[in-house]
Amino acid sequence: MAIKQMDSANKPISSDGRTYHVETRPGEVANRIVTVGDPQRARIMAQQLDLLLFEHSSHRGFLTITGLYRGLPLSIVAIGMGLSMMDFFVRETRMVVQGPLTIVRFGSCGSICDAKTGDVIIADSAFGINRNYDYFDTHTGTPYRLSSLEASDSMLAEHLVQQMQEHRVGREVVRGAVGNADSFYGSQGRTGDDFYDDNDALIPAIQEKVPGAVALEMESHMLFHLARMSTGRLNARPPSIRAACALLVFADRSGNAFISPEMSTQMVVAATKAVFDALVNDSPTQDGLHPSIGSVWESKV
Ligand code: R1P
Ligand code: URA
Repeated sequence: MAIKQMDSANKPISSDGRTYHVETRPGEVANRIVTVGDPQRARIMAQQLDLLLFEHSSHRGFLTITGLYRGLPLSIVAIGMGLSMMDFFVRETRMVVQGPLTIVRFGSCGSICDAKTGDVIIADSAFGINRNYDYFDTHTGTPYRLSSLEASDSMLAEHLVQQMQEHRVGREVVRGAVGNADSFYGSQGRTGDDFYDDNDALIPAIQEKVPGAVALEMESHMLFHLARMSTGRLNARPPSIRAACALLVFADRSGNAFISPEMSTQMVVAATKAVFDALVNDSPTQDGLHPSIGSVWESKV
């Protein structure tokens, strides 16, 4: 799609109502959203929607698919990887959807507990793991900074646990705190000789500071943080966004094992209905949601 003229530097929305990066506009995105990293995962999941209504790939690599599931509008948004992509997605989606947003991140992770490849992790909370750039000049402080915990929505997380168990996804469903690193390599304690990362002691340091830490990935803390901040002025009103996160263990960090492509696809297929059902059971009504008039689901619900 050709890039259109934006009407503001502060809040760039194009003349046809689309946000600058995600490129959706009102009526294209539902109040219930599953966000994933990998666009291929989004397409596999979309096959289990009851009806496909809308699909758009943005010039910045965001893929939005909207359809109906159990008679209700539901969107799947693939955002790529990392904190900034989550920030773009949450903020630009908030700009175009009226009413409450319920967002489930369905991603992959590396386990730093007993969970093995093929297990499922549900994040009760998440914390940030950020490279401390100053340390690499001055050698003062620590090379990586860990933030405090940000909670997921407990009811939505509970629905995810129940649905993963009911749909028999994975061998185990493990709950705990998830470390949201600002990189896949250095800030997740992956070692090698090409760069100076000073991260040999990072995973033990995480386990000591956050005893409930179970997994590492790259977006959940930003999602939970923005959900809690979705109040306008701090605490001015209840958050308008509720969020939770389910992760498939792709990497077993203590056993140094990685999931097979076949198993990862099988697990995505198996988990899709669990994720959709958790979203729909959590927020079953249409009250106060984005108006259906003018939306891609108008006349379908
Ligand atoms: C790294 O391989 C990516 O996988 C994880 C990380 O958070 C990061 O985005 O999640 P997704 O599989 O959802 O992308
Ligand atoms: N995603 C991550 O961020 N880390 C892993 O180890 C596996 C998936």
